[in-house]
Amino acid sequence: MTTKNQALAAWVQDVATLTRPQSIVWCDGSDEEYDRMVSLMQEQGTLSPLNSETHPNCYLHLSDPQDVARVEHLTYICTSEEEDAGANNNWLAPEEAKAKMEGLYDGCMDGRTMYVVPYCMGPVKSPYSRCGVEITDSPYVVINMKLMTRMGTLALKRIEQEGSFVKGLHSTGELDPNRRFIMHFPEELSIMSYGSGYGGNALLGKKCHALRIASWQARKEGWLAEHMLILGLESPEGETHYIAAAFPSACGKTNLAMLIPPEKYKDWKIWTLGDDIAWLHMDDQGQLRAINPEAGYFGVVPGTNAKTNRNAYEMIQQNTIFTNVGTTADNQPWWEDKKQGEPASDWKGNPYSSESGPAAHPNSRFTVSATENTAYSSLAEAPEGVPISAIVFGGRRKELAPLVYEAKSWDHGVLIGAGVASETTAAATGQVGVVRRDPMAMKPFCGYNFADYWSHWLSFSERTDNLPKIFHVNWFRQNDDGDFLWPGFGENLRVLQWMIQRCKGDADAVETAIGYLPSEQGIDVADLNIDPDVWQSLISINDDQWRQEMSDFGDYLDSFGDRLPEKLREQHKAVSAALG
Ligand code: GTP
Ligand code: SPV
Ligand code: MN
Repeated sequence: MTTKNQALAAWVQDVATLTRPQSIVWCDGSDEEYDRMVSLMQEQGTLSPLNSETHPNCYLHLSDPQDVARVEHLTYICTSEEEDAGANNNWLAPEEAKAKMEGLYDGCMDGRTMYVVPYCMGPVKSPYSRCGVEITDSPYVVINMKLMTRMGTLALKRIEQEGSFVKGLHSTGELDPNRRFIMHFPEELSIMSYGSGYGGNALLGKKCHALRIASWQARKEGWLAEHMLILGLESPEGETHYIAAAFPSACGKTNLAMLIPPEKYKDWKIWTLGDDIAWLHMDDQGQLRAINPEAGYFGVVPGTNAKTNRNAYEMIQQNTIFTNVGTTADNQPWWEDKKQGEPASDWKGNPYSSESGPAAHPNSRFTVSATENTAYSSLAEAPEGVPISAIVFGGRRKELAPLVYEAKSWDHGVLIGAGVASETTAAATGQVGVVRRDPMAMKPFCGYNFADYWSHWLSFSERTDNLPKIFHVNWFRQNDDGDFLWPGFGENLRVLQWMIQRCKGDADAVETAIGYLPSEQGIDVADLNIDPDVWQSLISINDDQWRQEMSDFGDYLDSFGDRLPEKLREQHKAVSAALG
């Protein structure tokens, strides 16, 4: 196979000249190709079958132990002007970045096969979708891209019709952390990644294209590319509302997107549209509509069990790639909090011993096609997307942030989004559990200056008066013993219900300086046996803590200097003044 698109053919040729692969394979995205790649990887020893009776068509990949997460300190936005990348990004001049990368790529595919992977982010027939081509020397990337995107012939056809595509070049290199970079060139719609095989660093359709490059395009074209799940909440009467929610990495998007309602609400239903990325466009009626650019889930394994997330648990019993989990004696995948079986081997392939840490890496992942999810929405493939009623921001905060609150307006909601801060997780290398600012859960993913990003968000209230309501949630409040105060998971449905009632004007709320909070009876928790004092603390705010928070947040906003939109400053002033 080759292509009618001259630019693509020429680029593939140039890359081959630079990287000097043994052979070039154009991927068609077929099931046969997937099976072939799986066999090849088994021969090469990079993939092993799991117990085929309990887990048909499931495989285990153990990565290099130093290549298990995103590397934010090695991720760059390379714009001609440094200010366009902003203080929220690492920056390198494009020419310098390219010279560095070309040095690394020189002959790097010697003896390897180069795969050309055309993919489409979003339903192939959607006007909102965008295509890309990833060139990679990693069979692991190819099989993951097959599950995560609309990959192969149809995507290539669309590229040939449309003419435009994002260029992503990836090589696993030597997996040396000192020779590892993820570079983005938003002005040229291109990506260069070297030295890592890990998801967010190597599956270039995902964070690199669908967030960093797409956020840049979205700003130019008047839409939004966000780190958000999309779900449909269907009431017993059959009315469905769609919610998009942004939480930082490993803070509960996949779980919320496939939530199973508790017994008491069994006539309610959650439909999954997406679990990680949403592209939001405004339609002719001024309604925001969302599509999920992805076609699969690259989800956090630990913590997934039949009780916390039965949908996800069942979805990964077949046709799944596991990365960096442990295994049981009879070769089933095992991870912490699986609540079933015992580990025999750990994620490094060594015999399991409790002294040498968890059996599964805390950022171990499953890769599975979205169609394996029994709650996958029939509208997930709709070219026009779904209308969004509510946008939710959230973070992982032991204290401070209440269970839920509602913004007083869109502009105030933008302030709330910009104010997201969260404890760091194992999804990125570095310290875990320290609070850091993560506006809109996009700190690692916004492909341009946050000040310009907030201006862009604020511009939406000038375009329509039909915008979704904005909320903030925190499932992760803890007591001094480190126990979670809120049961979370399925019970989060109660909070979603409150939001939808608020959207319809049907629920009470208490006005506070930071926004509207539920009244004591506003959310039904009577059967949850939550201590009344605990419930009170979940739905109230501590003014002293919030004054300190607003002061820290103000300093953070100031660090963006003159580019910070005046409207955001005003919103910040108003909340600070209300706190007194
Ligand atoms: P990325 O894929 O990294 O973007 O993560 P995500 O936001 O999709 O997070 P995910 O749903 O995979 O959850 C991450 C971890 O948080 C898992 O270990 C979950 O078990 C845990 N978690 C999710 N929801 C809740 C909740 O409501 N309460 C508590 N206590 N933990 C939760
Ligand atoms: C995240 O880290 O937010 C993820 C996993 O969803 S990765 O695809 O690696 O970015
Ligand atoms: Mn994510």
